Amino acid sequence: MDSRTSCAIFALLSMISLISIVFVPVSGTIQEIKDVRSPNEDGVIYTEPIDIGRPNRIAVIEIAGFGTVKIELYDNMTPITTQNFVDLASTGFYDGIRFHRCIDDFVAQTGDPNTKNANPYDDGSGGSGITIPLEICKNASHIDGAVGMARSAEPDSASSQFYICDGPQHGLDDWERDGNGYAVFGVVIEGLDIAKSIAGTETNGYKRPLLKDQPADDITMTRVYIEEPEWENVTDQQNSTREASKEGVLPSPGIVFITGIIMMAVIIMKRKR
Ligand SMILES: [Ca+2]
Ligand SMILES: [Ca+2]
Repeated sequence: MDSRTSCAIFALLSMISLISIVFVPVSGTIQEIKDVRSPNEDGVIYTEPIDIGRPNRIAVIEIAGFGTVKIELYDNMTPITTQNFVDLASTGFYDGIRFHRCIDDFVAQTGDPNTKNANPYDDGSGGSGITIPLEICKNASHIDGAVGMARSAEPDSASSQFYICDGPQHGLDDWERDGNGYAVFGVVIEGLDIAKSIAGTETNGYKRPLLKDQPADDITMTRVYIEEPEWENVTDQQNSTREASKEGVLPSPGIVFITGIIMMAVIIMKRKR
């Protein structure tokens, strides 16, 4: 490859990266308004982000002895799953429920009403009595702090149990599991350190093998409620986490630019040899 060809490739890559920078959504606005909601042959509902005309709602979770965790609910990406959560939280369903499955650097899981009774062995098998279809949005991936619906092997079995990711868990994404993924419907925007310390809490371990991922001490959600934010209160973090959730799927302009630089360097080194 001669130097003119190399320069032309570099110029082309630079132009592509510049164009993609220009088209990155502006903070606070939702650029993608295409609405694609149709079940595939397996019944999975795939969605695209839509402009809902208002900011996403926030779930506030008060946890005894730990503090408050705030979750942006992806109303704009997974409306069925989000509404299910809002309905449960609004009726006080989650109040008093404990975390029953804590795995450091993986997830902290909660939302099972069975954690309120005296039998620890049925924790993890309960729900609200209502199940929802598996709803996957390509822009909602398992980034650090992502919140997803727990379910059984049956894709449409999610009910009330949910988990918070401690570190990115892209192995749970639908496209990593051949259409058998888990539904992400929000992300922690405040108190991620609290969620992480819950995931990393001391558990029973193999002292009680059937309950090995259960916290040694109770971790209770004393109150879970929904906040309806105004546009002016939408935080930079909400905007940045929304953008971050896309990084698992879409190459950023920075990556295109760096790829261009690396390709250029390789071409120059080859010519010098
Ligand atoms: Ca951890
Ligand atoms: Ca129980």
